[in-house]
Amino acid sequence: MPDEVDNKAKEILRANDKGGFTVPTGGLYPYQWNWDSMFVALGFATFDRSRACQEIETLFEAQWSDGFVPHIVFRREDPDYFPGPSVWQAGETLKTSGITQPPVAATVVNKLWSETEDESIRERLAALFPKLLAWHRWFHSCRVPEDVGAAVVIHPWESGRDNSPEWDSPATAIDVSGIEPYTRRDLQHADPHMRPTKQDYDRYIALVEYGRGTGWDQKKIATEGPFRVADVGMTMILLRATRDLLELGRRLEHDDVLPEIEGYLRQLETGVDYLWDNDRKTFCSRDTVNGRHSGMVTSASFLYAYAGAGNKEQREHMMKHWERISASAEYTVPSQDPGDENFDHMRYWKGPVWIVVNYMVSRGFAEQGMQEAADRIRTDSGRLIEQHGFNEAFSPKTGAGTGGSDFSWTAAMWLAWCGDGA
Ligand code: 9WN
Repeated sequence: MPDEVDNKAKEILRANDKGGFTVPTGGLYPYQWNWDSMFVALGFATFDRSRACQEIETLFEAQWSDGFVPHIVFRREDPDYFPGPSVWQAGETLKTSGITQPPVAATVVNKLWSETEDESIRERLAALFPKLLAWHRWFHSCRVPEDVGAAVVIHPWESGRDNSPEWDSPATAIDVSGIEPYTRRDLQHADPHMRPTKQDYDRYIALVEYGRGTGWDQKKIATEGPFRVADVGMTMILLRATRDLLELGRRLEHDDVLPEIEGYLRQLETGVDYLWDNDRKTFCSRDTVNGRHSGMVTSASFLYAYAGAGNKEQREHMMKHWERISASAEYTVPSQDPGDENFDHMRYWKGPVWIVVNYMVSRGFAEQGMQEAADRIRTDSGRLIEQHGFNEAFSPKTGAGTGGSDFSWTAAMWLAWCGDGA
């Protein structure tokens, strides 16, 4: 059985490999996505390190000259996905979207570098260092306001947690009255009950049209745009990636830039406090326009451990949330607290379990000595895949798959983390 599942996982990665880059799944997502590719690289690395490097290299081929790395790279027009390149109208060397996604790249590159002694692979990974640094610099000039210290997302898609209830209140400020008529393509591939609503999509498109209207002036969008939310997931992932970038910089003896990276680290560490909601006693996202916390405990809240963030008291409060949520879910980690009124076990980021988030939360818990919690997440993830297949996400109540199937990052996580052979 395990061999069979391993083989199926490899088969999915190979089938979704479109020649040096991997699509998240056929049909629903026919392009290269930023953070998907980084998790996919971890999967490829279990049987083909060179192909793992290539996945990262192809993403960075789309990097803009200011360091920005887009959330989607469009190498061709595909009628299966909306909005495509003609709607975004962004990119330099390649056509891209105009927003970014959580920067797991430095963490992945550092991990792959430390796990191999193969000089040719190490050289390729080392060549990525200046590109990673440029991306982190871009974050600090365009997404981490000095008085906030946390990473702001200017579009729900940027967070990678598209329809999280955390965005519902800040998104009411988005004016959708002037948007151009459009046809959704995602509903041809996935059940509407599992996808964001029309209201969500109208807002997504309004924000794309707004960004396009500025000529993708990232500073302007981040200081004047209608949606500017300090995102707990983005911040914790960026903080963790900054630690890994620093470690990689030391390993590669880039001594000249280490103080700069240390400065980024300090800034993000203060940003973590900006995200602490002292009423709800949780880390959560916070609207920078009106200063309001979402007050919600999402799976991204638990990334504090992965980021190495939080003081003793904050961590104790987070463990209480963990005990409550893990006791109420058949499968951890639900993307939304099952006790929250917005919880919906089948709808995308309003409840379902996402294996890549599980990987990061579990890794963080293990690193902080919470082995039992880490093991529970890993076991649940393996069970979900073995019993229900390589889905995009899963119900935390029944384990049923939601969204697309034969999903690349789920296959990659089986191989690299929660499968029997991992
Ligand atoms: C928009 C590809 C991506 C993931 C995101 C996930 C979903 C896209 C969409 O799919 O978002 O970027 O169209 O729904 O939310 O995390 O990277 O798998």
